[in-house]
Amino acid sequence: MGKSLTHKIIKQHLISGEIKPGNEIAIDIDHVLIQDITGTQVFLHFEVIGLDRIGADVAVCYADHNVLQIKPENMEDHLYLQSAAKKFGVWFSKPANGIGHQIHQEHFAVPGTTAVGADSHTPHNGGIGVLAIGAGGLDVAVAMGGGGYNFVMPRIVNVHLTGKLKPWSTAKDVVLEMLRRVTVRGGFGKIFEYTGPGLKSLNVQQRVTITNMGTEMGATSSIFPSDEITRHYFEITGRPDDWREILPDDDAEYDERIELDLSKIEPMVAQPSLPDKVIPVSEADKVKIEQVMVGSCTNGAYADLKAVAKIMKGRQVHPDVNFFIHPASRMALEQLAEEGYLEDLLKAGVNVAEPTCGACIGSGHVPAPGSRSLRAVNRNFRGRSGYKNDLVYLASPETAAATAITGVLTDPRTLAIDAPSSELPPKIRQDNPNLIPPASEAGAKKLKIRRGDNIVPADPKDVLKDTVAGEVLIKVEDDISTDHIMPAAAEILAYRSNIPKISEYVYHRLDPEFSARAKAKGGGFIVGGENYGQGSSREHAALAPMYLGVKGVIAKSFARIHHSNLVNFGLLPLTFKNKEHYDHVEQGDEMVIENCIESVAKATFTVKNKTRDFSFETEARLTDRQKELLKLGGLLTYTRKMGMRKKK
Ligand code: MIC
Ligand code: SF4
Repeated sequence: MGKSLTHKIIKQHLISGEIKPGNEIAIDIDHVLIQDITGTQVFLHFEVIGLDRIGADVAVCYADHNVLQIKPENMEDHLYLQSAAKKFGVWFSKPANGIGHQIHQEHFAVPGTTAVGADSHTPHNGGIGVLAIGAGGLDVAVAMGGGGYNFVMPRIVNVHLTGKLKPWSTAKDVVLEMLRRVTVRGGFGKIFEYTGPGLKSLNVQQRVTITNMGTEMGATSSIFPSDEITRHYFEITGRPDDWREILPDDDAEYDERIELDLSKIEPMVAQPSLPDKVIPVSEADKVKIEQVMVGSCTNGAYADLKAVAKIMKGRQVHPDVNFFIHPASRMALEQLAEEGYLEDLLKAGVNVAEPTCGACIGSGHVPAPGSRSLRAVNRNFRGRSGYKNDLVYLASPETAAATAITGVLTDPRTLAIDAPSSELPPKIRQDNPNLIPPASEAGAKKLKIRRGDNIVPADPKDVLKDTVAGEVLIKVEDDISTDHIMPAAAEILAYRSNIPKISEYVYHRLDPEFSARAKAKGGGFIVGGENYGQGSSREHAALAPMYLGVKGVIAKSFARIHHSNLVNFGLLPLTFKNKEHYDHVEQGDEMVIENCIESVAKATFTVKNKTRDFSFETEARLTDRQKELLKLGGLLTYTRKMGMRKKK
């Protein structure tokens, strides 16, 4: 039987384990991506492990989230990152350059390699044939040191593409259709591998939009083959020698298959407040929209912005709409300026803001209460925009532009103009003044890291105790995202490197008293529903609760990255054996787990609810490695104790 593309890349990089769904495997990591709001912790972990130089082939730190430097702590973090990067052998992308996933695609990514990134949208580069996986900062620090990456081998789902997109239907609509079918939970434990005759009609930028948002399905990754279309992309980037062909075998075996006819895709919209609440735009109510945004790592590329510029040329943004753009890379902005498209946007009344994540995580452009915002981004979890009861819709840049013109949610097919097609830039300059190379190994020895007062790490957790007890500090529902647990937003993002300070904001929007209560009670438990911790990779959603004394989370199910983060910081990730028992636990209940050490080995834990005099069984989905590190209090202590394998 032939092999999938994913299987081939994993086999070439395999360190240990059998490539069988459900088994833990370890692979060598070629590229590591970090960014400014996860990167400070990555470097701090790297230092605590005792490392002083990267072991991966390439590592890049992207200052992309806190580009506006709204608070002094933001720039303080950037200075720490830039100095640490230089010393440890990591490239630094200055806070002017754009969003990491897109810049990596333009300057570094190589088909057939592996990449791990401290950001959940790392699979973006899967669109050019990289096996790219998002992870928590501690896992990334190990990978950056050359220790590889451990994960549970996913099932490989073949998404078989046929047909060709019709005018006004876009890659964003393809991935929204996938979300409609698969839902935000359906990609758990899976990698989506795209194949079929439909591939040839999708350029690289369309492909990365699709792989980028595989994350919203909870997938481990998504990948496209590297073919002639990819070769063309490497030619325009001026890196033709980095291209290599990497394809699945013709008779490749897959665990599941999805058929997707591109010609049947129509403009889609995800309604507030989950990325899978998707319906065709033509069926949605024509509600008034007062804010429109195009940007983010998903839709801020040259191809997206040029399509918007073509729609806006000679037209005006509706008087009641505030339309702004965050380009994904400075290169896109430069190119659009050279070609006159920037002028078209500005003349139409579009606010072209900085190349940054910005509003995608509530850093600026926070919608007003009662207003509706339509965004060509990837997530619309409630509150993520910076206002807790926000109403955010997700759609393509084309639907966004049409809506900005009319002021109501609009199917772009109703505009009396020709549909723009997705066009790549004619060239991508490699001489980028905002990409700073690391110092040589010899030169690095004399360099000092610039550490501001905002850099305040947390001590690792103690070894696991045999009896773990505490109150239920909060009980939450299904699909709680890490944005709910540890909100982003400008005022909180300033404290990503200051764990005592950021821990004051855990569950800040859902329950502003949470942190004070957790501290006063000396910690306790969190009870969650299905898909607990979906969304971002931010390990702060585990690290800050750990700092507050949280001992574990009991949920119906967990999202992949958050589950690893909980284990990595020594918190028990328990799932109800009988999901109905969720109804028998309330906030304030006193819980005790005895014989924890033995329970870790068996991966089943009996939890006693003392308040209701009722015991119930829970399980923990733990690999043998995770069992060991959980007992030691987490991955940091484990790595220091066991030492680290070095990449060959
Ligand atoms: C996001 O899109 O939520 C982020 C901000 O990029 C996060 C990273 C973080 O919170 O540090 C992600 O996706 O992992
Ligand atoms: Fe940045 Fe938004 Fe992409 Fe996250 S999803 S990396 S916040 S642009």
